[in-house]
Amino acid sequence: MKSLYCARTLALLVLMFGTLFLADLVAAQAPPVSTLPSETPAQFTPVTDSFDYARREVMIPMRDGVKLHTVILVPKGAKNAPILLTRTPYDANDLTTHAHSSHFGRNLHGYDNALEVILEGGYIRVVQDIRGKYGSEGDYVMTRPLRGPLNPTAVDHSTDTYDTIEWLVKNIPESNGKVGILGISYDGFLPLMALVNPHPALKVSVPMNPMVDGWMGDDWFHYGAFRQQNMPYIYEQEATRKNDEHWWTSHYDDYDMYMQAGSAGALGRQHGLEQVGFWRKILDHPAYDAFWQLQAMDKILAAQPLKVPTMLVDSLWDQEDIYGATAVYKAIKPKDAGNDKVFLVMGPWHHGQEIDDASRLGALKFGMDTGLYFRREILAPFLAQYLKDGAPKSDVAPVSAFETGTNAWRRLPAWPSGCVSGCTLKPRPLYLTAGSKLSFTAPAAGETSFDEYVSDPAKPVPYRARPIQAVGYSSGMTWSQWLVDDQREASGRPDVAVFVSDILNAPVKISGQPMANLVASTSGTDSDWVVKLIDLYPDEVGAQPEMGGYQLMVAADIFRGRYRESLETPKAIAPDKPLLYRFALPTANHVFLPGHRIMVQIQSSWFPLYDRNPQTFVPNIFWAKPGDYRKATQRIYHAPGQGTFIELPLVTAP
Ligand code: PG9
Repeated sequence: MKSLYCARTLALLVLMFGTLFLADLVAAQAPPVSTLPSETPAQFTPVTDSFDYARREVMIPMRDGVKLHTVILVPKGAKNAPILLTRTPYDANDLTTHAHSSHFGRNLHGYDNALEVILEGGYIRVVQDIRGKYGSEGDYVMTRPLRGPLNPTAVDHSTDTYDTIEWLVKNIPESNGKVGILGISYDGFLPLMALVNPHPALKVSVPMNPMVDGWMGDDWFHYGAFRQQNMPYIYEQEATRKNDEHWWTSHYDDYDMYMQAGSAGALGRQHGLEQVGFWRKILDHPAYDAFWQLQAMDKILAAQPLKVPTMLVDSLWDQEDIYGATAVYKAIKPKDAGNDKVFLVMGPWHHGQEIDDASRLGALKFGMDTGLYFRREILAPFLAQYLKDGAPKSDVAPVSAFETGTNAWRRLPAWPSGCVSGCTLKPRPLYLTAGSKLSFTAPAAGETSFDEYVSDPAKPVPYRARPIQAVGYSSGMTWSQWLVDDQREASGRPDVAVFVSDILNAPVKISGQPMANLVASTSGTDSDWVVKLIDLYPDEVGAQPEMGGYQLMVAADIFRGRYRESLETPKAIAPDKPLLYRFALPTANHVFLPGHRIMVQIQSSWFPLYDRNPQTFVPNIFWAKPGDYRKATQRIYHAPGQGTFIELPLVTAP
């Protein structure tokens, strides 16, 4: 019995282990099992019932069949609501999904959304990718010119805006059929384009810091000097549809990177930039030829009928597009017979700061949030008047200008006008004189007739303290403040000529564009001239000690000497001959206060924001060779009859 039991146990064990062994064998030979279903659904549908807005993403067809990706945010419960449209090359999704929140306002990216205005106004927010960028179809062309000699196709931004508005008013049931367009910079150029053959439902346009003329004084050149620190922008904007190819740097300090490359052309070649179309166009059009003239928006709009109320927004320290807004104002205001269609706002801001906290800019404090004031007191009522059914007429002045120095908003009837009434606005020369002085009295005979410095392209004057950051807005980047940087370091350099007035015992107010009337010679055959009009603060400032002796640029620009006789056709400069360079500086609305002094600095480079002038005439500076870059002796003349002066747009009280 016992042996039978043992035999049975043995058999059982053999069976058990045998089966296990067999199972192992089978498992080793069977194909891999993949029966765990994916946890990701083929199509996920977000549930957004609790949101205080509805988000719709649509592809709107244009007249040529290309579809543009458009995001529509409708506040919950909206009825008869107006539409605020922004068209952008900067990613409509990014601008509308900032915080991934159930709340409308949290999603609107600060960079191009005047938040209070949109939210408190109950607007339907529409943001569209322009053709060729991000979710939109079609070809990308930098600031695509209007149909015509530069654009042989049937479409441009004016037709795309028209077709978009046509679709929006027919397909958003919550809307009242009225559309306003607004945006900053590139997105400010697009509201200008919308004014060409505007759709009847377009009731108002607000171009803020618009890019208007890429050669005269906005993003690409200033009077022919090339803004090479924008090369990374061109690279990223055009290399791919979604800006996912990134420019690479080689030095911590941009000064070193641009110096080492030699010329902008060489740097572009090093990066393969000639693959992108706009860079090739820049290389081919260094002068103010038809390519630039025909796409300048001020010139284009001067020839268009004025149909849509427009508010141009200008930043007094706009480090990117300081030229555009006031140039368009000048071009279209003369057509505004009823003084009720063209409005101008100028604030103490960097590029786009009007939609941000604007209580200060760099070291400057304004005593109030000037951005909030703009949004609440100016922009909101202005938009409401034209877009909301039954809204009252707004009380917005034809010109709302912040006066820097005194730090106060002024309501003005026109620009430039100086004051509401009673004052006079007259150009008055402020002369450079012997002894590095500035005076309202012309230089007398017998005084030294010039000051001189040596400009060495091997050691160009940095436009701000080194190490110099790239252009950018991410945290810790200070690019947006450079126009208000203290200029005192430059004033101590041997290659910067400095002239200073006596201490002012009465305020000096300027409103408009100071004119540089520079009489200068160079020992080279080409030269750049940088003229900076500066408010020199008192040696000590009780209320803000760090402003003691501060040198604040109020208006400054660069002129490339080869364009002295013609902006279109460059010409070598006759060496060592005093010649007149006359050019307008950017708009200022400033009071030099008693106790301050006025200063003028003149130099021949502003590096690396602007490419170096080799100081030897070459056909195209993009391709200057190392041997072309030569030192030159520069003379600034202040002799009687040959005087350098800044013509100040001086406002005199009655
Ligand atoms: N200033 C930028 C830009 C405008 C137009 C063309 C290229 C660049 C911008 O901030 O959009």
